[in-house]
Amino acid sequence: MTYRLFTWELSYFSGKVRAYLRYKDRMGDLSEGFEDVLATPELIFGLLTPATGSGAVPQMQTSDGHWVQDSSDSIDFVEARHHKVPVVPSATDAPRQVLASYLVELLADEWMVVPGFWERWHYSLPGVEPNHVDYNAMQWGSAFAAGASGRDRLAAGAQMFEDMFGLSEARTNPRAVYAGLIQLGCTEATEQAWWASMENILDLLDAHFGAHDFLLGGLPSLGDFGLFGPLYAHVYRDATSGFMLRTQHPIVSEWVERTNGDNVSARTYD
Ligand SMILES: N[C@@H](CCC(=O)N[C@@H](CS)C(=O)NCC(=O)O)C(=O)O
Repeated sequence: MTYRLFTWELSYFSGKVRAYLRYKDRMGDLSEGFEDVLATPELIFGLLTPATGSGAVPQMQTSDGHWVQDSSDSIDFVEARHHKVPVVPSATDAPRQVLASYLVELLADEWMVVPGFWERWHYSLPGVEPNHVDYNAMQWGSAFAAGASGRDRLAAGAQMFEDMFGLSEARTNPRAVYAGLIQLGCTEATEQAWWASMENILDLLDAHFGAHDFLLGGLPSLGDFGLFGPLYAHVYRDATSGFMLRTQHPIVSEWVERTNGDNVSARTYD
């Protein structure tokens, strides 16, 4: 069975499933590998939405024509078929590790999403310093105007921010992502408390990953891939928070690269 994963590099939940599939593949658990495909607008509207009724990413297509949308369901689907390196420990042998792994995934999926989204969009607002709006526009343009020149991808991202998210009037008339943050309880009154919660989690992870390669020891588990959602595309890759993560939390930053399997010196040493 082969898998095709439709993703954006900028996407929270894409990073979670991509890092998981890369790990399973690296460990020889996917007999025929997987293909990571940029979900361009043409693919979203021409293939994904007709197939599943959803334009959200990530979406996974199997070689026998099955589709899965939702990062947790995608991991469950692959875990049920590939058993060499399970990422959820055995419930009979290690029930507390199973619970810990699911709880950390829940924390990452449902709580850290708020400060994760806040840093991306706050540091894109006009007048906020430091500011990564051009970096952010580039990453969006690279997904939504893929194939255009660099300047045109950047311009396309900036245009999307204005047309879809109303960036220039986000403080007075919040729309789209800015309205979403308020609906999630992240306002000018609470945003620092949300970020303090993220910092608290990063401090705890610094202490933990200072002594262990992954959450449960020497091998990654579901909780690691859950945490990869907020900590890769948002906190590690976004320019403002990425500088903070690398300079203030280098141990967590190294875990990001270890979990992504793309840094030879951040590898696992048992
Ligand atoms: N519960 C879903 C959430 C997926 C999700 O929110 N994806 C975002 C990108 S990270 C997205 O596609 N947003 C655009 C949309 O929903 O159309 C999962 O775990 O896969």
